[in-house]
Amino acid sequence: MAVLSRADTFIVDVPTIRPHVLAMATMHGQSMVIVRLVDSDGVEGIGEGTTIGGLSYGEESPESIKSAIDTYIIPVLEACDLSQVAATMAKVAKCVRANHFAKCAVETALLDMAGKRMGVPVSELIGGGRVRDSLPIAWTLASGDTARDIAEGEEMLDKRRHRIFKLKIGKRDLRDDVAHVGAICKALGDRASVRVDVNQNWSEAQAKLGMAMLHDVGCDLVEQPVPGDALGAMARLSRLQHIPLMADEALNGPRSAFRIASSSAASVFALKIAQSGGLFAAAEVAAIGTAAGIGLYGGTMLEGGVGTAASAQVFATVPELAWGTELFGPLLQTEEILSEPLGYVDFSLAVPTGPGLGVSLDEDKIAFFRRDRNATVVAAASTQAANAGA
Ligand code: MUC
Ligand code: MG
Repeated sequence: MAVLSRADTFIVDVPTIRPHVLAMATMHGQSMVIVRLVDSDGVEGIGEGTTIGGLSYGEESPESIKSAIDTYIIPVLEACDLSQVAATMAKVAKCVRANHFAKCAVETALLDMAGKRMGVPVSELIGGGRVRDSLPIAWTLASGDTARDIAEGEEMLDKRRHRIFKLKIGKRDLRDDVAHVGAICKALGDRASVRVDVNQNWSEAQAKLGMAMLHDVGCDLVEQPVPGDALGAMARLSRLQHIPLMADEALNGPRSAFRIASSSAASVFALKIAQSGGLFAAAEVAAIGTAAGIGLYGGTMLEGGVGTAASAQVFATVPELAWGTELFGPLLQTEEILSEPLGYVDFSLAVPTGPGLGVSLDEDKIAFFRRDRNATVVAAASTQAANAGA
């Protein structure tokens, strides 16, 4: 029996290489919650829970992810055999009903430990196991400026890093957004696939017009044009429009996947491990999509290296990933927090092959970027001051 001997949860704040302009927030940095678990045999596992723009994307923030883990999940782990990942997560689910991102971070750490114990990558512990070693990787052009986005797209094509581009729209006037997308489609031509993500910011009427216009300018896919709970509108748009509609915020795990599939509300699923509620749940979402004839795309919450490796381990098990993936999160950050960076080459990410997630943290960078680093220093300084005054 492997019991919990140490747990550490901390937030790491890393700047982005440029402002990342989304409909609901502009990111200048990314905040990642890292959880590190060590069992009684000394086996260590790491996991990550990361969202976008504080509370502007969804129901969990970096601070709430950390507090859910520390206050409610770790005490459950203390009474579990950590080598039994599914049984442990079932106990966690009984005490923590929602909080998908927090649960995903912990499940990731447990699977990392399980893979290390067995000497296999996490992909071998998910579904039917690994079916591919590399994943096509999209890049998001979201500088907020058309000319800069075109130059960035050209640079990515030249470097053979990305040839799928996602544009973040929905913040500006619809016609300005379509002109922006049209200019990028025209500049990149058939060298790239251009898609958009509206992050729920259109009404059904706007989406009806916007999707038709986007189809005409050469855009290949529209992600979450209307609110995620508007399944009726998503179904009507999917039926009426030629351009495929991808569900993102609408997908919160297997039950939502089943609802979307049975109401024909999307023709593509953005698979996300955290939004699904964990790696096992994401694999179930993929299975439901595949059974329903829905195309699959490996999505991201712009995680750093740990969450990206965990997502890659799951996406490597999906038999058909028709729309590729967007696991570029670490490339948007000024620093990689892993001791060995993930391998991006030839428009793809190499799925790590080592035991567990196949990645480890760079301890110096973690020490530098940990949010509580200053608190420790201040505490030490105030203790010294108090001692000096005494
Ligand atoms: C989202 O909504 O899909 C993924 C890429 C990106 O730039 O933002 C995300 C989140
Ligand atoms: Mg999205």
